[in-house]
Amino acid sequence: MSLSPVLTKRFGTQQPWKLDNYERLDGYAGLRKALAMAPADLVTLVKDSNLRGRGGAGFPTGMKWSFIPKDNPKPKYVVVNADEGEPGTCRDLPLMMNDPHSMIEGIIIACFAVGANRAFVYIRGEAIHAIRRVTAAVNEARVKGYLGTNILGSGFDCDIVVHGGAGAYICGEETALLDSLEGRRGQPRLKPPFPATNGLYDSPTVVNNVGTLASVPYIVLGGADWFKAMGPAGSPGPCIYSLSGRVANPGQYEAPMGTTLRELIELAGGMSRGKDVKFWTPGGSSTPLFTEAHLDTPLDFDEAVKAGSMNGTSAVMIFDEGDCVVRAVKKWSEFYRHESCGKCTPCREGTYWYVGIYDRLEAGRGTDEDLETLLDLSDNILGRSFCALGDGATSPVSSSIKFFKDEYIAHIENQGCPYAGNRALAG
Ligand code: L3W
Ligand code: SF4
Repeated sequence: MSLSPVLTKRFGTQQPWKLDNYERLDGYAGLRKALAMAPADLVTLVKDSNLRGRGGAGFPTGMKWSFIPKDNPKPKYVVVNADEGEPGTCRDLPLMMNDPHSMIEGIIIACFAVGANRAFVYIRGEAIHAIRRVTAAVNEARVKGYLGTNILGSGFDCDIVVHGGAGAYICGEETALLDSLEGRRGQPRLKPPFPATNGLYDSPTVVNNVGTLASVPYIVLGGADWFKAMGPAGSPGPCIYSLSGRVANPGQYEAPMGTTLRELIELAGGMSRGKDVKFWTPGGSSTPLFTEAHLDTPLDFDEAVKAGSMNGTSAVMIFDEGDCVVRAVKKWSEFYRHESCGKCTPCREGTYWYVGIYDRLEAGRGTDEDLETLLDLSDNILGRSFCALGDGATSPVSSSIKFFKDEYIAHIENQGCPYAGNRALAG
């Protein structure tokens, strides 16, 4: 589990977001090295490193870059998904606030590797502080010649546009994000075609998460083998886990991929109330819940799936024996109902029905049928929704019924929440 910090190594140092301070700690050394390489070799290097996208799906980054067609005469783009909105996820914002230049350096390297001359950073609209911080960092980089024309005398031109979203969770879905960036209402597009061939303005586009791109300069400097030595070979590298809930010190913890919850709780100073873990999300509310039985499951893109969930955004929300799972899932369902874009019926109607049933269960008006209806709804949303939001909404519902059916029954039989007076932390 031990790791000298990589992604967070500048956190807590003197104004790490300033270009001068970034440069003092190897800043832009990766870019200098990358500009002396052939773009195809950079793609191969990232492929060899086994870096996988930190946005939730864990798609291999080098492979995604290699999908950008070379013979397409249209301009190519790199788009950064900084629309961090998954419940529990707080990783990209701290990274952009503390160390915006690591992401910017990664963007320029990615642009060079795939032949793009323009990148867009799409930042969640509410995060005005991050929009300001990244805009200031981009301006600093431009003044110093890391952006603009003929970067560092290489002949390569590249610039970055920082764009604030309008606070819709669906715009974290990559194609809805592209629609929003083009000035339309953010709603998912049909895939395929994928953005790699038909993305922004119907041009070849790489869409990567903040943490993915921030990892790139370190891979260029340290090499693929160095990167692969951290964590499991198939899903390696440093990861920022966001810990929230019943731990003594919630916050961001950097550790190698494959770290377990038991180890993360130790890093966070133990459980806050001295009670045992009851349920937790390994990667945000869209990932099926884990329980105390999964304390030693390695949190990476392969092992978490084998154990029945997903690493997702590494947003670990931890609940203890004093927390009501029905209440927590009710709150998440309210989130999905509110954020559903309404394009497809299973998600739009299903999340609405979910909330109605959870309201009844909590108010003590639940019936035996409600449990069956929840499962039936989940069957009709999962795999039948247009995008991952609908599927994600079913994860906490189905997994909580799987592990805590008795607690649902207690809500029905007791005509209300057995934990009433002790509101779950999601409330
Ligand atoms: C070209 C192919 N490209 C796949 C690309 C695709 C995308 C990436 C992954 O959802 C998940 C979701 C959330 N040719 C390709 C190809 N690609 N096949 O690879 O694709 P996909 O569809 O598996 O994932 P996605 O749509 O990016 C992400 C889950 O993460 N999640 C978190 C979401 C929230 C945030 C946030 O708030 N920032 O990320 C948590 O679990 O449910 O399953 O780029 O184009 N043949
Ligand atoms: Fe919109 Fe939900 Fe359908 Fe996705 S699954 S397209 S968010 S209605």
